[in-house]
Amino acid sequence: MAAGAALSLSFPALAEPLAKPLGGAIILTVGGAIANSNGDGNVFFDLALLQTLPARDLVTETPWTKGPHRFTGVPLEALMKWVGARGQTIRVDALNDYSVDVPIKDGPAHGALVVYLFDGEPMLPSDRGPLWIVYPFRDRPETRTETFYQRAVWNVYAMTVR
Ligand SMILES: Nc1nc2c(c(=O)[nH]1)N[C@H]1C(S)=C(S)[C@@H](COP(=O)(O)O)O[C@H]1N2
Ligand SMILES: [Mo]
Repeated sequence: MAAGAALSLSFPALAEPLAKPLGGAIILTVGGAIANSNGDGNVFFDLALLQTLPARDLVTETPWTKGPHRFTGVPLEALMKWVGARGQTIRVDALNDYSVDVPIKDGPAHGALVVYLFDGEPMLPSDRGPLWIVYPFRDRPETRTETFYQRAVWNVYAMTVR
């Protein structure tokens, strides 16, 4: 009973039912320790649903691209709030079997952005799409380290909150 009471303090009694994908291909599935869902305890996104969340732009160089480019996406912080993340860490899975743990605080603390447009255009898997975690490398020197480069996952298709 004590454990149940403690749980109900930190977890809402009812999960919030979220808007559903708008008919496009599912490009991101967020699961794990999340309070909200739009199906089966997960949150499924097509590009249109992702674009209903607050968007941010950043211009930066990266170690993998030539010159400055404009990256547009949803701040990791806003995405984690929307799904009701209940954890510290996200396991991020990429189409090429790459997988890495990204701390949720990389959103508020380091400006992590879940990018869906590169110079205004959706990214194909061959261009590191559909989603690429990008840090404001230009403006935040602390992100120009191997630690953050490892977390700059491209070809992202799934996130599991833990
Ligand atoms: N999808 C995907 N993202 C990835 C990787 C990868 O192999 N696949 N490598 C990571 C690592 S370990 C680093 S340091 C940077 C740069 O990878 P690179 O050495 O292949 O340029 O991208 C990161 N993002
Ligand atoms: Mo790396």
